[in-house]
Amino acid sequence: MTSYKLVDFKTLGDERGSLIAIEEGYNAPFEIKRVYYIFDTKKDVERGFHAHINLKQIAIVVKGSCTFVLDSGENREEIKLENPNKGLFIEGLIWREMKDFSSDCVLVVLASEHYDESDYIRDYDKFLKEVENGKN
Ligand code: T46
Repeated sequence: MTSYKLVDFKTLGDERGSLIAIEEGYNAPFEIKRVYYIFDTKKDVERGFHAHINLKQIAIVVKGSCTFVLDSGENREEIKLENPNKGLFIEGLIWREMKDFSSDCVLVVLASEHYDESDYIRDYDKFLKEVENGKN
C-alpha cells in the first residue's frame, strides 16, 4: 500500500492553552515503535531525498513550518506543514524531500518501525525501478 494524506488532530484545550493527543489505534493507525524530531535545521537546507520500503510515518510540525515534497514516481506534490493539528501520514514507496524549514521549525515524526538503514532507498533511479517493479 502506498499513500499519503493529511490528517486532522483534534485540539483539546482550555483557557491555559492547547493540547493534542496522538494515540496508537485511535488517531495513529499503526503501532508506534519510534519517535524522532528534527530541529535547528540550517537555513536553505533540504533533507530527505529517499523513500522507504516498509515504513508508516506521521510527520507533525509542532512549531514553525516546513514543506514536504512527495513523489509517487508518477506525481509530485508539495505539502506545507505549519499547524500542529495537522499530521502528514506517509505509507509505502513515496520519495520525500523536505525544504523551506523556518528557523524555529520542530518536526516530530512517529514511525511504525525501529530505525533500519536497509529500509531506505536513497537513489532516485532505484526508487523509480522499485515503483515499476511494484506494478508487475
Ligand atoms: C524520513 C524523514 C521525514 C538514526 O540513527 N535514527 C533515526 O531514527 C533516524 C530518523 C535517523 N538516524 C540517523 C541516520 C543519519 O545518520 O540520523 C542521521 C540523519 O538521518 P537522515 O539523513 O535520514 O534524516 P532526514 O531528515 O533526511 O530523513 C528523516 C528520516 O530519516 C526519514 O525516515 O522519512 O526524516
